[in-house]
Amino acid sequence: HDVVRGGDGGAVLKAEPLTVTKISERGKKQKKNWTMVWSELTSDQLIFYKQQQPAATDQRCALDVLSLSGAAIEWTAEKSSRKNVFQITTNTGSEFLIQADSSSTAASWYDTIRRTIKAPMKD
Ligand code: I3S
Repeated sequence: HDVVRGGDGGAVLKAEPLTVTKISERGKKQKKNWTMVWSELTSDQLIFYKQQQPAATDQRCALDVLSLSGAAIEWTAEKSSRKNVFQITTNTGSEFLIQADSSSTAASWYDTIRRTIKAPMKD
């Protein structure tokens, strides 16, 4: 599990449960395993936790930390039978499918992540 630094640099822009599966790790195909995770978006990272954790905790153990620098995001209707699915491809070639039952929740995450990728906020 990845250790996430607390304090500054990690201001959370958005936090909510989402359903997620990694389908590729550094270009290598992974078996789909949809999981409900607590998701937090910062100015340059998307972080998945097993469950919601107090923000004050100094070092938090994440399931995955995606760097959004150089990442790509797109809606996909082909890679899952689920609705409201979008894909994030990181600059290291890992691919994640992200899904929410609510189309407005999915669209809100998609739009916010896309803006973050286009115009990363500097500290
Ligand atoms: O892309 P796939 O292989 O159709 O994805 C489905 C499988 O991962 C399936 O698991 P099993 O291969 O163990 O049956 C999951 O239960 C499904 O949810 C996956 O499809 P969806 O359409 O939900 O992404």
